[in-house]
Amino acid sequence: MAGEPQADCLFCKIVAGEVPATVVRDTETVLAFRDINPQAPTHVLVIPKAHYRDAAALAAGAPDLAADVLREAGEIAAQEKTVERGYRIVFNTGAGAGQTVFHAHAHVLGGRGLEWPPG
Ligand code: DGP
Repeated sequence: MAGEPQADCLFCKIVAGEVPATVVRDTETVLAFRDINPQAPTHVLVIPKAHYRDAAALAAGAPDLAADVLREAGEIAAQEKTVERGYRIVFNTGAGAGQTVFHAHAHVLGGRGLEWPPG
């Protein structure tokens, strides 16, 4: 059921403390931790603690929680001092767009020049 922890979900296991992660922010509703395979000097994943499979499901099922994720993404960019040069918030949505972990997450990328269009 949407919002409930999923036994086979890697990010639910990180929320539960069953898989270690380098946590950079931890609020009542949101957890942020460094990506294991960073694509930029700042590469942080921001996730709702509740399980939603992707950004669309999160926004439809829990819009306030989606707002929490976006707010924390901005806080991380400020904390990592990527704001002045700019940063990118990415929600890969669906396998065809590169989503590999089906627990909604925002990638916060910064600290280097970011090209457009993305690959
Ligand atoms: P996506 O491809 O958009 O679903 O992003 C999933 C990201 O999760 C990917 O950039 C790599 C990251 N990732 C996968 N496994 C782990 C892990 O065990 N720990 C951490 N910190 N990140 C992980």
